[in-house]
Amino acid sequence: MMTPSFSRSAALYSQALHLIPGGVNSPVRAFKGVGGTPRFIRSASGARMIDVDGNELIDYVGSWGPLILGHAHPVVIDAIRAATLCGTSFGCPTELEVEMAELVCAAVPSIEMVRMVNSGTEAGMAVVRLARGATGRPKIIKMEGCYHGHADSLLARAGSGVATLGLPDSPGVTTATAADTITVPFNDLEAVRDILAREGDQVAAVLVEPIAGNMGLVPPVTGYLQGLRELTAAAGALLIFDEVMTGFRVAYGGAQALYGVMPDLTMLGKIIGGGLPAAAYGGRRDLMQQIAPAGPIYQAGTLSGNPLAVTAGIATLKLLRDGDENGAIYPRLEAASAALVEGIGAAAQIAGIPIYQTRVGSMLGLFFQQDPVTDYAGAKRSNATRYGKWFHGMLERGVYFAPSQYEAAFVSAAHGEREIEATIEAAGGAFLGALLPG
Ligand code: KE4
Repeated sequence: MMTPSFSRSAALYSQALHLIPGGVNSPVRAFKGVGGTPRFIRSASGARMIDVDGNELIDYVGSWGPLILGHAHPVVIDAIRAATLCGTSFGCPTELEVEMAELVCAAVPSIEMVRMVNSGTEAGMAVVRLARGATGRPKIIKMEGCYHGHADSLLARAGSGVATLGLPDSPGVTTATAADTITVPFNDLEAVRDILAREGDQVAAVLVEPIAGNMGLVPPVTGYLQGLRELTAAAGALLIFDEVMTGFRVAYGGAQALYGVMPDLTMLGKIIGGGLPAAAYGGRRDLMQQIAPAGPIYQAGTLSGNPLAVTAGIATLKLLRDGDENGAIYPRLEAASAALVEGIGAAAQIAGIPIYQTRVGSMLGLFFQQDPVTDYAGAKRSNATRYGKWFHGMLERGVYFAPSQYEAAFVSAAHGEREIEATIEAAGGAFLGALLPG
């Protein structure tokens, strides 16, 4: 196997390091968790990206989740192209935003009203402020290893890039701010029960990724989400699902539809922007009506509901809802993802390397350890060094997984048999390579 050249990426990275902190505009892109040189991407289509050195990569990051249809889907591109000719932003309400709101409220069971924002981080900031404003209580309970964006109050023992870079918290977050955020292990109902018993009257909300995707992929254990629903209701606290990653990913109605548990508020992002910057938060009407200008709790955004991003999102959601020329999309995602997990597991077994795999729909997890992973402490027992070797072995074979043990992988509707088989074949060699010393 010829080791692909990435000299152009290396040259660009060297230039970028002088101009951009860490050479990237978001930390997890910098390969700090796996070492080596980040690949600079020139273009992408379907399941594949092409880097600036001309290397073709089968992509399982999908821009960290948004590209469930694959890159540059023609229906989405055509919709954006047409919308661009009408202008790019007005700072006024548009019919598109009404259509997006109708789609989201019809799709997500617990959402009666919704507000568009520009990132998952903004959605996280807004739901925390709304929960505190609506309940008059200061405390937020979050789970260790879950990531809800980089807002000060939510960076406490977060996952994703914070976990990848080994930053237990972040400088710049004041003790006073962190004091109102309580962190407990994911999948530990007793820990939540204990806190609510002690200081439940101070807790505004429990905020959770219903399927944790920022410590690797860790599904909820049976009864966990329903237990959080019952505990928060009994304590007069709100239950908030961060479905930025799971929304429209694991089912058209998200994890709350999949597991049948209704939160009071929901964060959305990624897929609803169809690859452009868009996110949202929504939920019970009596809560959302407290958001300005309907109510006193302030939240705003110059580009919120941007017509191009909303157009890309609407085109994406309609294909997910109605299917495409090949029929329904979710069953195809399910079949491709199941085949991939089975093939990777078989390849690891042949190589004699212990791994623990997780999957919910087209979200996948791969931990380099043999024990089941149910929380962040378990995820951190993985052999991240070996993950890094496997990652590079896959990269050299033309397959791009997340450059961190603490992320999920995503299958898109563009991943067909050819891509799945090529990935499984690459995995065999990469597992053997991961066993080599040094
Ligand atoms: P953004 O602010 O990055 O749009 O969304 C923050 C966020 C909130 N909630 C969940 C469950 C998320 O997964 C995210 C962002 N996910 C990371 C990757 N796991 C984005 C990648 C990055 O930070 O560059």
